[in-house]
Amino acid sequence: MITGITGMDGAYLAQLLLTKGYKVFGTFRRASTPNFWRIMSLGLEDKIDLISVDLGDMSSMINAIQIAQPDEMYNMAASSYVADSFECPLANLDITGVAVERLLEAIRIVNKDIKFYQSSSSEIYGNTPAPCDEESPMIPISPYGVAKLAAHHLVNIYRKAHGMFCVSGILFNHESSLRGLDFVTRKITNTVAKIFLGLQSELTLGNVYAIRDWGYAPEYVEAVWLMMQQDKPDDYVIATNTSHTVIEFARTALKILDLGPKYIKHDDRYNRPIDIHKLQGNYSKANTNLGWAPKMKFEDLVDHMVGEDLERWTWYKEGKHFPWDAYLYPNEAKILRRIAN
Ligand code: G4F
Repeated sequence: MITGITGMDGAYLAQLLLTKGYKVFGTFRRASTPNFWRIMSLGLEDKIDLISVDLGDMSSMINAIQIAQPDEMYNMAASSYVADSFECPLANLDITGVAVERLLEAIRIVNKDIKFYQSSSSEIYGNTPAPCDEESPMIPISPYGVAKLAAHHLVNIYRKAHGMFCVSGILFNHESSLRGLDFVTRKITNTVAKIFLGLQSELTLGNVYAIRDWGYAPEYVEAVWLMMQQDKPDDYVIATNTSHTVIEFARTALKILDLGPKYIKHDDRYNRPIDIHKLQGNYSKANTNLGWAPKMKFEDLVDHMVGEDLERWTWYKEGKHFPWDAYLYPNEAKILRRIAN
């Protein structure tokens, strides 16, 4: 069972589990506008069972657990946009943090043997000097980071107090063409593709000197699955051990399409009240215990994401619809009919 199956990690994890022969149940938040484009772009719509769950509502979680009767539960659901957590801190604390307590309690009450994975985040480190590993001080500087750290500690408590198999994957930034357009990498590659095709004139960014450790999302969900297959539950940092500035990402993306840096503009509106200056991880423990290591290099990641966005916008310019966009609502309705209840 995957909570947040409509998000980037949820969709990639579902794809991975299906290739391993799992039966996959995914929970999603019902909205007036369906959000199944990632599932559809991976061709998963007929292969998974969907259950409507509201992370604020513990009864809906218990209901989902009783329907799915999972052996493993992966919590990929959160309000994951850090900047938004400054605008709506209480909602973020509830959905990103307190909801994890609800999930853990729901498991404890229904079936303590269900293994639980929590998507922790490098945001929990705040401005602790890089590189960070599992033992580094965790001093978050955003409401989102505080919520993720609360969830991180709760997982530890349930492991120790109730003997449950719960793990936290401390994932550093991980990207792909399924990333939401609000996150900086996808915003950059999407805009650069549009600039190349004459559909947009500039790339407007906030703090371009922020440094992040960017990996490739499909590789990160493999690490997540490995954590759940160990004999003993434990927490793991998943990262690339390298880092780059936002402006480096933007310049690399522009250069791939032979465009210069003149298109990069600054807008204060994209600045955050406080921002982590540098995030870089150390994945040694995951490498030793799980045999995991990242494969995709920074330049290849940027190249891949630019290529995917360029392909989609080229189709659009040629008058073709995207294969998985809002024009496909009839298919999304088909998915909705498959929802378990
Ligand atoms: O892409 P971002 O929004 O990702 P951020 O804040 O690092 O968070 C992501 O990674 C976390 C793991 O560390 C996850 F837990 C979290 O859920 C999410 O997936 O911003 C990256 C950096 C920031 O420093 C931001 O200030 O890019 C800077 N930035 C500069 N201009 C911008 C922009 N960020 C966004 N989203 N949009 C801009 O225009």
